[in-house]
Amino acid sequence: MSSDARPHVLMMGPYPAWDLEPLERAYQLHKVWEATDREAFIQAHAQDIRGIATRGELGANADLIGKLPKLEVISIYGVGTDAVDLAAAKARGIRVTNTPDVLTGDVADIAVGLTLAIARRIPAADAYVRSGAWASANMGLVTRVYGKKIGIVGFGRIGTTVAKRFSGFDVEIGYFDVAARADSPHRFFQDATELAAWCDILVVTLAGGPSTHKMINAEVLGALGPEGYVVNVSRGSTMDETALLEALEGRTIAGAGLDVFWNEPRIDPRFMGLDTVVLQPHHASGTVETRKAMGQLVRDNLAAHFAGKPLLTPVV
Ligand code: 8YV
Repeated sequence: MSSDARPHVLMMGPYPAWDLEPLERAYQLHKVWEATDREAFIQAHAQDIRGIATRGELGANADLIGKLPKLEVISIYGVGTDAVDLAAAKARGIRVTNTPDVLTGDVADIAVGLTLAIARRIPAADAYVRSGAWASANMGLVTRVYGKKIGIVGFGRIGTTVAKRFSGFDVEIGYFDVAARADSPHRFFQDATELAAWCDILVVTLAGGPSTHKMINAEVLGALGPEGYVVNVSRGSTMDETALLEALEGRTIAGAGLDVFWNEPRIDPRFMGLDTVVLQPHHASGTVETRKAMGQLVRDNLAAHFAGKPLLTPVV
């Protein structure tokens, strides 16, 4: 028998070196993404694995959870829990943690950044200068952001922070969520389509999962209209992507700023042909500062679990 007392932890995808090194010291890590035969790899370590370190988009599904009889804890490097089968975990008493709060500010920043990038056409303007086109003619005019109506779909931690960020832009803010927030001065809409019809820029900050699946559909995009922009920093699953591509190609909306997609990272190639989109590689939380805080929280949660202490950020 091995004398190594470090608990066995399955990792679903790479973490930065500054996280990996302390994790290697504390745990016997099994890196599933490095395995040539994933199923054989999982089977070979199934009897040892007590923890999973995953990422928001990689999660842990019921099939995987079912294959790990000794699993006690799943620690998500990300706030989204939609890729983890929470019901399967709960049924076995497996604890789940995520990294809320530490990434809120960065995700809100990118929502504002994508809004400016798409309306003011910042990437297109950069390409215009680099190509030398400016020497022949001035670039076409763009769309103003300040003073516009911003509609936020999903008014939790991230949505309310997006509202706070935009408050410096002299905009009007409206939001849609399951209920109005008594602590918010902003206008509440009971329906996402009504919000889309009212606003100029629709910012989606919903949590992923079945209740928000394809919530931004053809009807919502139709209500947004040909002058309207949509920005998605939530999950690809909240968007009916077929409807979105049709709206963009048919110019029935003005444009989209997108950090998230169906089928990441091999996204629908139709996006590449559009000059009315600004695309990000699911990177809203991708600053050094936030990723360090997320990694620390993953490690602190795992350490708390294996020390028998209360978890820092359990998923309820
Ligand atoms: C990360 C995320 O990009 O928080 C989430 O749910 O999806 C993102 O913050 C991701 O978890 C890092 O891989």
